[in-house]
Amino acid sequence: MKTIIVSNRLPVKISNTEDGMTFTPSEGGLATGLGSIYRTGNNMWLGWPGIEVPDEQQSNNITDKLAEINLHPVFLTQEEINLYYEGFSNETLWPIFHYHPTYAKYEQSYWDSYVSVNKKFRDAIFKIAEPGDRIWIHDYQLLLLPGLVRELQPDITIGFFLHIPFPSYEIFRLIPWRAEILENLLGADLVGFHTFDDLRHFTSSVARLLPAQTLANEITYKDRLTVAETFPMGIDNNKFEMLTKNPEVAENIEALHNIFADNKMILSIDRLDYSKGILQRLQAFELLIESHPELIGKVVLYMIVVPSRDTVAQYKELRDEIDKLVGNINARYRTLEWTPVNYYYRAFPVEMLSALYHTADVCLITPMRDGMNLVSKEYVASRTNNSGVLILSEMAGAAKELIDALIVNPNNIGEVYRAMIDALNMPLEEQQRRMAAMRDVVSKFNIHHWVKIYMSKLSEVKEIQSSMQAKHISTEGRQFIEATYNQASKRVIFLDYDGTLVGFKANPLQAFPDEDLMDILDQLSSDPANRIVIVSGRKYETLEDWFGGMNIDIFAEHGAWQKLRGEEWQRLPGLHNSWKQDVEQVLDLFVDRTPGSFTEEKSYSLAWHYRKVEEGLGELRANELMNTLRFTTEDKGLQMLPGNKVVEIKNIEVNKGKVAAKYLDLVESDFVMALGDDHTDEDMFKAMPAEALTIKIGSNISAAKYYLRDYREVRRLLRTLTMRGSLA
Ligand code: GDG
Repeated sequence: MKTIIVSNRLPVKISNTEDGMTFTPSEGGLATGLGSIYRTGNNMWLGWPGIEVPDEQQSNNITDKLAEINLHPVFLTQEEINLYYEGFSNETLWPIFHYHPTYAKYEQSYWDSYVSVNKKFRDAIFKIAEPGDRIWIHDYQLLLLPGLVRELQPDITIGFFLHIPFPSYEIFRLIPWRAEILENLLGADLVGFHTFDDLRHFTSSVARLLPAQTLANEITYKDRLTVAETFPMGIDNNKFEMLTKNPEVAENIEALHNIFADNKMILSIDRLDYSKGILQRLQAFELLIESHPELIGKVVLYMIVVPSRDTVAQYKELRDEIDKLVGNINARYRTLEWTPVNYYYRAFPVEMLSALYHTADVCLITPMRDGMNLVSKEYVASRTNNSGVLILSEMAGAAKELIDALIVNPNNIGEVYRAMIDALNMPLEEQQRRMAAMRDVVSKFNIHHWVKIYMSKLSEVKEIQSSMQAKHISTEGRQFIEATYNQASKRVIFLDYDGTLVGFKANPLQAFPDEDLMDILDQLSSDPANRIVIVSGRKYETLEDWFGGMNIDIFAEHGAWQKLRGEEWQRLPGLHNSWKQDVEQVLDLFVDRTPGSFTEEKSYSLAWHYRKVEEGLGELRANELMNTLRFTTEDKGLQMLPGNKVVEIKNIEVNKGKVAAKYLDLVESDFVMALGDDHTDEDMFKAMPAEALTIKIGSNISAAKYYLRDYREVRRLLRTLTMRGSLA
């Protein structure tokens, strides 16, 4: 078994030198963290090496050389780089995921290329993957890859991690290919995000755009479970701590101290991007000098912008605007010996970066939106004497962990300016208290920890999936049920109605039994060895209309009413109704406030239905309703039952479990089977004797022994039993 890491770019730089091509491993955070994986055994990292498709000989040469360091190239043509990478990845997904929808382009040619390059990655995976391998896919350029791989290898283990933020449903839905994207992402077993906000945006988009079942962070789609989870990415903190002791870094530190001896340094480092808030940061710095002229000659902004995507129009414009603003500030305030903004549009070696982290009194990081932001963590890790102040945007994922930073809203120029004042004036003791707390976080949740917990969760998800699979009624399970059924002569079959025998309808009255169902029930109940018992939450009048003429037992309203075969309807003794008026008033209030919801009155219960209410709002109101009624129900001896798009309030004595158990005391049986889909059926499963066959419909999380996917599978099973039963 091996692990294959897949990302758009390989962690390597290939450059042409006089001696031919040279390969420099690029030790970014991800490469360091995953180093422990891809460099061991026959594990691999697969991705684009960053150059256009070379000729065959060159490509073989590159492939061989990369193989020596466990890397495996996927070559891209110039057209693919334009359409898949610069196009769909950076001009569609990037702006949408970073809340700049006006920058997004929805070009069919971009999408087509995105699909075909994702397929190219899939083909590359299958050239090296074997059954039992684990694939870990990274980031927004490869959102379709989990689904494409799953299609060809249904059992393979696939992890996915998104490094950028996931947008809210309102923004995500703008993408014309939104459903295809989610559907393919759900090919993964585990989808990881940096923050809980990303996770909840993702699950809410899935719930709204796909016919998937979501239960907290567990998503079931097309009978497969995908778990979504947060794993805030860390850095190699030891590396940054050690770097401060490196002689080259020490030289740089000394040089910086000499140059900026009389100044406090505010440091800013980003890649050129409109999501980074660079212009707003400059405005805040300008405001600082404008309103505090005494700081002239005393404070500098050291600003590194690393070149990126500057062939794209918006990036070129942004660069021009930064040039202009920096030029203006410097032109207005510079003196003979002092320049307020020390601006560099280029990358620096990590030894210089480390020296800057070590020297800067303040690190100013104010992105408009950022998945995590590793620079903030690198600054913290480099502050080995615990001094220094981090100003951090609340929009960066890192703000969720680095809560001892000065947290700001990057759009609020005044707030950023005030944070700079606070940072420059912060007493050393407070700096040290805050920095020490942040260093603890950065050191505990480092990159190795991140890889470890991700991988262990991935294995855990695989285990959960396989334990669930055991529960689905396979061919073998079906044969076992049939055999037990055939051997028995006193059979009891408890059947819930909605969601078990018929599908779910927006209007409950439309869910009446069709001919096929009536025929199945008729055949089952005509076998003298059988007692068929319908146990439903529905009103007895409705069940009487539908099944009154059949040779079956019926429990209505969860058992408040019962009709045994050949007898009349009877109500459960001792029930009272005096509570209804008070509760009804509350329910009416919720109906008035929630379009699409309605109240149903039964003899001994009241139900508030929200199956036609906007997704999400119904669940919110249901929680609110239960909180509102909590004390009333406790006082009056009532029970609140949250069901499938319904909250039911009823007498505590009424319970499917109690009635089923009582029934079994009265009726002799050598075969008991119970089927149900709802919360209320769980009571019934729990009340069954140990040897009973309990079957949950539509979900595998249940006290039942088995599950079936939907009412169609239920009917198929019952139909088979009618045939076997009559043969026996
Ligand atoms: C994605 C997400 C998320 C920067 N300038 C220089 C330089 N850097 C290094 C830093 C840091 C990295 O680049 C940038 O960190 P980011 O966190 O911004 O990461 P990205 O890869 O751009 O972005 C982001 C991240 O993925 C991880 O999941 O945090 O939100 O957008 O390590 O040190 N390195 C060198 N010279 C420079 O001038 N050598």
